[in-house]
Amino acid sequence: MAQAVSLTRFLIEEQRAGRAPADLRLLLDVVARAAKTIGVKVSKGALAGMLGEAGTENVQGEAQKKLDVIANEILLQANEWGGHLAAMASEELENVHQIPCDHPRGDYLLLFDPLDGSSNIDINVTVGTIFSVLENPRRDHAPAEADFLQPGRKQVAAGYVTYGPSTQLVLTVGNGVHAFTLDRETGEFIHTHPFMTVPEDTREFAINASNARHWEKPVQRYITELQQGKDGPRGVDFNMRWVASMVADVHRVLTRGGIFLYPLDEKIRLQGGRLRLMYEANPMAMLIEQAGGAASTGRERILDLQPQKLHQRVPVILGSRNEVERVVAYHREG
Ligand code: AFP
Repeated sequence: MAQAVSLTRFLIEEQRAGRAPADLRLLLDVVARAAKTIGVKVSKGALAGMLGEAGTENVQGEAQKKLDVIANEILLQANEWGGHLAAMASEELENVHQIPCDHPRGDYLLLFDPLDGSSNIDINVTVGTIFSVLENPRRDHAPAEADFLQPGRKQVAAGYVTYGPSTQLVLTVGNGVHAFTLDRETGEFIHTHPFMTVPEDTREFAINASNARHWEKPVQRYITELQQGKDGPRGVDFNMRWVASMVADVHRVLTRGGIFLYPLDEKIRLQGGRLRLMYEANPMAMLIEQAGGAASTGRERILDLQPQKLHQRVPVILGSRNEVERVVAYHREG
């Protein structure tokens, strides 16, 4: 039987191949280690009094779960001292988090949603951590919000960790998408899914159908056709899934194909969408494109968007390329 390849060995080999500089390798190793700690906290749930609301709100005005706050603290503390980061940004923090002055600053910017899908925690459904890595564009000062506002195509790495039946880290450093499954007995992430790819076609879609009456016409047309199945213009039946945890829904798309949509709708038009560009849409878009899929707002490639604000929201349509391209075509037709 082939020797199991650990995340550490994978990252060293990526570094040796010139695809992951030493500090990026260190950064990813630290994020993986922090994720293991978050996974332990998530798995204890009620046993450790960690369920329920924290009694605070985040910058989005959303009620924070206790585990949102705990996961955020774990990632901040794990990444402050290593010397690989210039600064961090989190869904749970209004402003850029600077590296404390008693620690050295490095060349990377780390952005994360520490616990995505947290409304699912209390019902024991898969949640996850999403992260994105950019290069710090200017080394002569402490990074400001403007230094983070880079298009998603500038990401040097992106990934997520799913805390589900198994804990899996899914990662790209620009050389395909690789998944690592946590061996809880040894504490190692083992390379179990090399070069994940998204099939170009699918019979499965994911959308919160309760918003149907608020969608724009192109999305209403597209979803109606899927629901008509073999009796409609598509001529085949489709299946629907909606976990309401982006990490879980995107992991399914990466694992067996599908199209995931959180499109613009009248309810959220003023805020630009539901999902956050910098630490949800961009990292997921990099992963999906690295796996051969597509990721669009319906009108623009997500990775080409020029961010205006750290916490801005965008419409997200991603997954099997032929389906995403069909939705984009419907937007062009109006
Ligand atoms: P929470 O982190 O508040 O649970 O939101 C999760 C999320 O940002 C994303 O993970 C889901 O895809 C989406 O929201 C679900 O939104 P709806 O609850 O409107 O379906």
